[in-house]
Parts: sequence; structure tokens; C-alpha cells
Amino acid sequence: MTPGSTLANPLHARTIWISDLHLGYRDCKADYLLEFLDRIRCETLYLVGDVIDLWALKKRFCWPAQHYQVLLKLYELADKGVRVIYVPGNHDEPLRHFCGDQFGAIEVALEHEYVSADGKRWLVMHGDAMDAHINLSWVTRFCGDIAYDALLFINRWANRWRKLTGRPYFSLAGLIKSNVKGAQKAIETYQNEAMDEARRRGYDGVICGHIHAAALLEQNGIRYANTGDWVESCSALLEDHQGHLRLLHYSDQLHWQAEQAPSASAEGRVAKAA
Ligand SMILES: [Mn+2]
Repeated sequence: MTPGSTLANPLHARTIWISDLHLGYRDCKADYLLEFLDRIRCETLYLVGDVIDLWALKKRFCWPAQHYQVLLKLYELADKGVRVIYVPGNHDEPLRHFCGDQFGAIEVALEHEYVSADGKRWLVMHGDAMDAHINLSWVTRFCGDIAYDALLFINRWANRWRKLTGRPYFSLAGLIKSNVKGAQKAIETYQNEAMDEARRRGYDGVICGHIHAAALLEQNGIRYANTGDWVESCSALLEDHQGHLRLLHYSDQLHWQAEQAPSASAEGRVAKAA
């Protein structure tokens, strides 16, 4: 990372969505997140829940300077005129009491309707309401228990080793998860439930987070976008001025994830300067 590169290569978008930052949790990738927030130039920024991990803070207080800097950066963006909308999740659930209010220049909402540049109507929600539909919740099995902590522990040490040997960040946790059958099944159930919710309520698509599985797909005329997270995949959803959505994985390298068909994925890499 070279200082100044953030200014030299801004990331322009109409709207950007990020979720599951988990500030206050030791595996939050705050360094990549800070660099990403420095580079973005957008009109609207959505924080789609689990921004502050109150569960983790309750278990073990962890608040490095970088986590505080992320909050400051979000306020700075709002002060500079970016419309920042915060949709709290389950890990920052107490903040749902403030829905309809403002935290300074940041708006808080339980969920939000977004109209993209191409006129499509999107339901923006964190997504934990879908947990009720998942049998043997993957979230319970992975996201709040020892298995997930262990996965992130391995991820952390694997990446320290990669860094020492000069290799870029890689989500080992994501790779393991994508090969666990139960996790894949739960992710599909979650996606289907989220799309059903959008369909029932007359939306063209849904934008959510929660399950730490970034995706962009379309099924039976309903679109699904999941912003991913900043504890393993370091991902964000960006809309250009034509209304086209793209997923970006941001770590040592920029990696744009192309739109996925329901059962297949196509990915392309671009250099960091892109
Ligand atoms: Mn969540």
C-alpha cells in the first residue's frame, strides 16, 4: 500500500453498499476498509448492518484505533455531502431503536427503498429476518460460534504467512465455506427467501448482507445482491451512473466479480490501478 495511491485512483460510483464491517471484532479488516473508504467517490453510501459488532464487544472488548478511524471516516463522508444511510443489522440491533432518526449527518433506517439509475426498485435490508426460514441456521453454525471464530483464526494466520511470503490477501475462510455443503445449502435458502420477500412486496430486487457471502444474481426476474463483509471477503457493491451493479473485492488487489448466473460464476481480475 503506498500512501497517496488512494487519491490517485478514486473509485467512482453513483451508490455504494457495504455491510458486516464488524467494528469491535478482532477480525474486522479495518486497514483495507479505511483504504477503500478513502478511495470512494459516490453520491450515496449504504451501511447495510452489522457495522459495529456489539455482540463481540460484549464478549471481549476490542477497539483498535483503526476501528475508530472507520467511524470517523464515515462521518467525514457524510459531512462532505455523501448521503449515508445506516440500516442496522442483528449485531448492532439496539441501533434499530433510532430508525427514522439521524446520527449527525447519518440517516438510520430499518430498511430502505432504493431506485437505481435504470429505474429498478430495490429493497435494502440487512437480512437477518430471513434466518427464521433457514433450518439449522448456517448463521448459528458459523457466524456466532466457535466454528466461525476458528475459521477466521485460520484465515488470519494463513494470511500472515502469505504476507510474509509476499503474496496478496486471500479469503481462505471463504474458500472453505464455499466447499462446505451445508453452508452452500443455507446460502441458497437465504438467497431464495430474500428474493421471495422482494417479489411479495413488488420490488425488482433485493440488496442485503448478513451471511458474509457476496453475490450478484438474477432468478425468475428478481435480482439479488449481497454485499458480503469486511471480516473475510472485503467486498462492496457499486452502482455506476447507468444503474449497472458490480461487486468489488478489495484487499491487496482489486478484484471485480462479474455478475453471476444462478448456478455459475464468472470472475475477472484487474490491476489495482483500475
Ligand atoms: Mn448480521
